[in-house]
Amino acid sequence: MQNTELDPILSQVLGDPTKAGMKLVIGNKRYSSWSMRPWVAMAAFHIPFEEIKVRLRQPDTSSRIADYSLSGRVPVLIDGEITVWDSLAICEYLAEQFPEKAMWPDNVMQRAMARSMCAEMHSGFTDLRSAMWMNVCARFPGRGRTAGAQADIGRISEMWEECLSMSGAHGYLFGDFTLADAYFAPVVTRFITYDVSLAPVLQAYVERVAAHPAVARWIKEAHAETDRITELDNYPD
Ligand SMILES: N[C@@H](CCC(=O)N[C@@H](CS)C(=O)NCC(=O)O)C(=O)O
Repeated sequence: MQNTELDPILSQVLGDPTKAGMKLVIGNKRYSSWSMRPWVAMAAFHIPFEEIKVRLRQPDTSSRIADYSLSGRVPVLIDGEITVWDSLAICEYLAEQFPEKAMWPDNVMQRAMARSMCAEMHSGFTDLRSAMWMNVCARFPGRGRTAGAQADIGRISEMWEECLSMSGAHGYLFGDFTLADAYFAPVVTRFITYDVSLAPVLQAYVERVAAHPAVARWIKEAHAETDRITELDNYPD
């Protein structure tokens, strides 16, 4: 299994925030799925950044976020004078700033599909997101399977299957790791948390993403957090 230690460049990139040009404001690593997406993207593509963490659901959460963005939400990317808020806008901004990193697939048809999938994730799957919230450290096997969440799982599986049948089933959604994989990483962790049973090819993809050094590092750092949001740590009966 891959891990951060096997990616020395990642350790170097995240190891010295003073060298970073950009700042990424995020929420708790345990719970903040929207923060995870650009964080994983930046780490996976070795873009140096300083991480600023705002603990969610605290009395000062809103005022702390307001220091960076009036959106009232994380993630927020600060690049000098430029502020970019919202995970999808941040991913697009990064892809534009670092064209040499090929964060989107090279092929125009695949790029269109990757963008559409991220947009669908961004605007949809509300049943999955509410019934099966992200907690990368918890295990809630079998919970949250409302009809809507089940339908969302079906739709995501269908998209992943289509991608993996094109890309050869042994890599990521579009072959090499792209923003689409970063964008679905919080779904991967949900499928693990809630023990969603998947076709073997999809299960193998889940394991590959979870073992990616950037994702593994996020999960490891989530486990090291001491802050807890009780209602997200327990699934009600
Ligand atoms: N559409 C936004 C959603 C961001 C969002 O909802 N973030 C949550 C944390 S995951 C947040 O900042 N909540 C504010 C709060 O809990 O006060 C995005 O894609 O970035």
